[in-house]
Amino acid sequence: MKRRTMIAGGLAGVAGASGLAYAARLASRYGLIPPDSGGVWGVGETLTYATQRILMAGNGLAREFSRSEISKVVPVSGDPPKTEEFEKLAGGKFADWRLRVDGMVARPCTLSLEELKGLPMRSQITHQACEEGWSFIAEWTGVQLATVLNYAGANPRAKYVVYYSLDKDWWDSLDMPDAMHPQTLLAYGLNGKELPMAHGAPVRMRVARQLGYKSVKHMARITVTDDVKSIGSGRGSASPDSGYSWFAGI
Ligand SMILES: Nc1nc2c(c(=O)[nH]1)N[C@H]1C(S)=C(S)[C@@H](COP(=O)(O)O)O[C@H]1N2
Ligand SMILES: [Mo]
Repeated sequence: MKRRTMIAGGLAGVAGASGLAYAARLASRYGLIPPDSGGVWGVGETLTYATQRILMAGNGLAREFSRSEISKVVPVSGDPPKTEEFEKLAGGKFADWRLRVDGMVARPCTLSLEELKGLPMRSQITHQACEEGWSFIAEWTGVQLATVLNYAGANPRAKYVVYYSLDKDWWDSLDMPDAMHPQTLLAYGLNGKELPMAHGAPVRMRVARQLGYKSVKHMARITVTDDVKSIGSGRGSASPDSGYSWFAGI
């Protein structure tokens, strides 16, 4: 039996048998504690995250579909920001928009839409599921987050990539396996066209292996860090504040 299968088996076993606290200690030993591990649901969050990470070590790919499977209807969940700043940027067709990349990087930078489009492009047809029930298959085009992180010289010892929307209420983070995953994109195209306003123009995050809410729209900034405790309520994302998990792996 492979080592990780044994660890996962161990986690699942002790969760039922000799108590959740022991399972959490086991997860801790392997560095698999999510930022929202505190509070009533914390042990459950830890078990979910640790078990998924151990079972999916090796960085499996989310399923990709063919063009004929693209959904006819693409649902929208969440409106664009209503700020003056956003309306000004949109009015200028995002010519003045910049993506800021900072934190634990050798070369902090700001990237225009043109500059992002100048980096190697990738398209993929994947499934996006909203936690509220609906889902769709669509083709996303953009640049791999890993490409941008390498461009900026992200420190390999960092633990998280935190990302912020122009919509100040929306921010989230990924651990390094998901941030560097080949299907994690900064997307600027949807189904062969420019990314529509409703779906996150000019650029959105697309996290193929997690629920829709991790795919933050209208991106503004990316920060590489090894600690998220001092950001927001310290749980790695705005979502735990409204009852959703930091790790939304599917
Ligand atoms: N800035 C921002 N990002 C966001 C949201 C939002 O309201 N604002 N909604 C999230 C949720 S809950 C989901 S399911 C997906 C929906 O993406 P879609 O509108 O392209 O279907 O975007 C996520 N990213
Ligand atoms: Mo959602």
